[in-house]
Amino acid sequence: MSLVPILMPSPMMPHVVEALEGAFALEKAWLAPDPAAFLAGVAPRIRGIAAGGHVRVDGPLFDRLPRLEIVSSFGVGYDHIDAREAGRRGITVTNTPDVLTDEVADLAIGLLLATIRHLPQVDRYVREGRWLEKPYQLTPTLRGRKVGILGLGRIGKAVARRLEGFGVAISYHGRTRQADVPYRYHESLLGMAEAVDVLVSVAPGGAETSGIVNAAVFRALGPTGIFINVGRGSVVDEPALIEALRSETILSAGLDVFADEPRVPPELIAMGHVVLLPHVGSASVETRRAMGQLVVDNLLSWFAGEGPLTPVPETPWPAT
Ligand code: NAP
Ligand code: 8YV
Repeated sequence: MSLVPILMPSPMMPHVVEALEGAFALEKAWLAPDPAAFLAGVAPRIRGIAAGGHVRVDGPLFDRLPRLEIVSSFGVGYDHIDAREAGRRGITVTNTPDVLTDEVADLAIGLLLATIRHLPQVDRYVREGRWLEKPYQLTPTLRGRKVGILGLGRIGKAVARRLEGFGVAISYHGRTRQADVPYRYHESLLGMAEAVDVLVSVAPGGAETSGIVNAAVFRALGPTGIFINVGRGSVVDEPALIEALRSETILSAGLDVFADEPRVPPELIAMGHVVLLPHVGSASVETRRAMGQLVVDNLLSWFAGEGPLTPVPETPWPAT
């Protein structure tokens, strides 16, 4: 019996490649000397995609893959995939929720503390021998702060649970009020920004959230305000953030995600008081391994005729 052809457009973790090679005819497009010609050759046969990185998967690619049934994507965020278009064409999209929730929430808390208490700066201070000259300046505090979470989903809730232990007031904004959470709901992001002095964004990317954290939100957050982003860079108007930091409209920011990764604006790099991470929210060995395994398991389950394990809401299973 011939193996089901699966397209892998960009490199993925070795254990994912190995597992897929054992079960499918894996077409590793990125290894081909001419990936476009390679794709043209295999396209009529491809029935699944293992999507790593942030390779765009949308209508023009679907047009070329007439037998495509499933896109199994690495990562919980899938803003690089046109899932609505996939749904219209009867193509299932899966992502990797839950297995990374705690890891990303841990990182968000670490980034918040690092930003407020200047952890990267004080590390540099010791290494540069400056402690010998005088103690480091006093820092702002998390004590008494009000934290607003933009996107109280799986990760947002895990962040909120951790924050409960820090004794801070917690509120949230999303499109819908959630009945079963003990946190204050704000119908508008601007209203929440006015009421808090820490804004943590864990919202997904995509057209609906593009640039919603904007200059008005930073003005509302105010001069003691801290902005933490572990969601997507596209959610923020990045030039407005740079200006808010430059003009001290807000106090500081801790950012794990950016508008045009891995390119970080030089203005942010030049600011010693912001904390910048290279999109490492889920980047532990164990969590990335679990995410990769879920990519594999979704494909195995689908081609065993048992449906997807973790379909995205735009492509529900069974189809409605
Ligand atoms: P999730 O459970 O789907 O939660 C997303 C939340 O965002 C929901 O509570 C949703 O609430 C809210 N939301 C969606 N659209 C919104 C809008 N237009 N305005 C305001 N709120 C909106 O997803 P998750 O598992 O928590 O993951 C969240 C995101 O984190 C991912 O999409 C990804 O971008 C990011 N992420 C980053 C890393 C990293 O390494 N930094 C790692 C993993 C994930 P409503 O439906 O009520 O609006
Ligand atoms: C991944 C993420 O690093 O899951 C997500 O949405 O942002 C991260 O966990 C990324 O998707 C993989 O490139």
